[in-house]
Amino acid sequence: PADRRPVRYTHPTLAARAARVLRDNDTGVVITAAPRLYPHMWSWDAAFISIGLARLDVQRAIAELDTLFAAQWRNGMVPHIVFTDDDAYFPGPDRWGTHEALDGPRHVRTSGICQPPVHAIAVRRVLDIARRSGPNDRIDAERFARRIWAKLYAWHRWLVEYRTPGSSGLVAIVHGWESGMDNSPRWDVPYDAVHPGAALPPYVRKDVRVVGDPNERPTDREYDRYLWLIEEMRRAGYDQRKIVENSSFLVGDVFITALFAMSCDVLLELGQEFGQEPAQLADLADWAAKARTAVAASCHSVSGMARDRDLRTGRWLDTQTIAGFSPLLCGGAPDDVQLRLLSLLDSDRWCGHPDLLAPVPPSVSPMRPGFNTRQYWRGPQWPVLVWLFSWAFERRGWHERARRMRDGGIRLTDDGSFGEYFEPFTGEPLGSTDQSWTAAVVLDWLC
Ligand code: 9YW
Repeated sequence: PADRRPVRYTHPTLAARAARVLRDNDTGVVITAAPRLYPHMWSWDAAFISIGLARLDVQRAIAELDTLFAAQWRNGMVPHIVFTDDDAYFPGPDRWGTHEALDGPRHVRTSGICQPPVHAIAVRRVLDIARRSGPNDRIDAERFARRIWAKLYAWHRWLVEYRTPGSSGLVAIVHGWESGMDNSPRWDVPYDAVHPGAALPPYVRKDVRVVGDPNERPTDREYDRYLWLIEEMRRAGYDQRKIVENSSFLVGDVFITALFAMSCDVLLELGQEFGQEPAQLADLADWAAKARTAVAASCHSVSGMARDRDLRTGRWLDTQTIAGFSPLLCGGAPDDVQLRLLSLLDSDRWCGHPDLLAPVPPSVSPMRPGFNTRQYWRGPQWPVLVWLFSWAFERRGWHERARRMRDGGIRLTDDGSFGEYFEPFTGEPLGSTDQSWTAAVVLDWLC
């Protein structure tokens, strides 16, 4: 039924409300990821937020990315959280203890892991929007793109140098939080091998107090593991080589690998335009090609779905999640595999499921055992992922598909709640409301 949700805003009103969310979440220094649940800057959130901001104020969009990259570690890592002074979120900077890390920045407090590399994509988008918006914005954005290029390159280089271990070619994560899809069933098997030690310092979660229903969040058991991995890294002094060698969790993330391929393409294009070093441009072309090859090589021989790989055991991880469609984003898979994935995406196992409020991919297939309509990355639909699909489809020249994704994303969010994630059948907003990146992608879609 079309009226599962009573409220549907018109596009101009929805855009105005989205703009207000970004303004309200602005502390004057950063736009927090969400008003109460996430009172800090998150790495990939900041990238999406800057895209939305560019629709309102190009200078403000640039400032947001500058703030994130001011917290870049000396080795090139862009940290997953840049902390504000608010202490309403756990784990905060003290628990991370990154001030002890050799490579960490001195003037700001950050976490000690990373998140998906979508920043070059954001810079490209901000630049494109600025060029259309007027000569002053264009000049500012071009200056900014030149200025940030070397930092983006260093960030990509870090992922290759430290996070592409072994021969799979997949970019590896050392914590589920690095994937951005924290408790996705993608990580269930590798997390089974994470055994929190007796030395895990006690802690009290704050997230479950903010969210009305704790069942929309990861479980305590999951949190013990999340915290234990931090403990391991802290003990290793955030030395990447030691962590990649010893941590209890090391997984080749196929979705990040696909995003990395696309980000390298984009960074290469920007570098060509702005006359960057040919050797660095050659690196980017090489990294993109290798990442694509790794994504294609991960595809299951029957389903075609791309797979993560547990790099501790060497086992492929077969789960029916949205990450399986990674080759549709970055390309590079054989034509027959791509066709299979496209028809799977359209089928009733995914976007064509008859009961979906909006025909966009849920985080997990509704047909998969264990699919949970309300729990975080175990079933709900996430607007930012819809944005990534529509952006990537557009780039691939699939304009009609890109438009359908975007329209579906608008349908998902037209209740004006700017939910963090959505119940796929009822469209109920879950987790936080007024989530900044949701507002940002809606703005990008509507402006
Ligand atoms: C947490 C901020 C972040 C996102 C992640 C998402 C969630 C934080 O929120 O993680 O404490 O659960 O999983 O992708 O960046 O929006």
